[in-house]
Amino acid sequence: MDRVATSKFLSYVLRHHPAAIGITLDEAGWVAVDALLDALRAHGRPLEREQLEEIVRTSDKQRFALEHGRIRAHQGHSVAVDLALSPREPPLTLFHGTVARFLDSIRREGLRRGARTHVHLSADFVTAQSVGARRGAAVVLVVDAASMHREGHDFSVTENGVWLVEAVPARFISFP
Ligand code: HQG
Repeated sequence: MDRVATSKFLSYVLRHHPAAIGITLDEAGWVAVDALLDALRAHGRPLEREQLEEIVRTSDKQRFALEHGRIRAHQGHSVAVDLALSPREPPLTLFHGTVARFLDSIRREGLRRGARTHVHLSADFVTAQSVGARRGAAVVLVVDAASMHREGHDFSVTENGVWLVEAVPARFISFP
């Protein structure tokens, strides 16, 4: 498996389906690197420790944290984890990249977390554009994070710079 495919598989296991290789994550999403490497080997996907470290180091979005012999995904989980991030005051505006076919629904319901634990927002337009472009021609929505925060919505930011919030009601969204 090449590095990107391995990284995707690690994202899958550490965010969505640890049971796929028979591991469990602790409440904050961590698993011991030794346990992960053993489980990968036992499931026919052997990975050397150095390869794992290289994937973590070179991940374009810095998707993983590796410390004290443990690893976790920084964000993107659908399994229930408490990342234990502190609430933070967001920038005045945040951005969300999506595609045109979702807009009617987003106008009605706002942004929903769907399968994940949070809605993901970007601090800059260009990052949001690339998130949207995973699904087609990107449409970037502008979120009035300052007003949301003033009205009591909790924001947090992952170590790799992704802003998380439980939901974004439609009234805080500017549509292009
Ligand atoms: C859309 C990647 C209809 C939402 C990225 C998105 C990110 C709605 C899709 C991370 C909706 C969910 C997450 C509503 C939201 N009606 N559609 N009410 N509310 N949507 O993948 O933000 O490469 O769960 O616009 O960089 O696209 O994996 O979320 O299109 O940080 O590390 O429903 O994944 O990171 O899709 O992406 P996702 P996302 P990685």
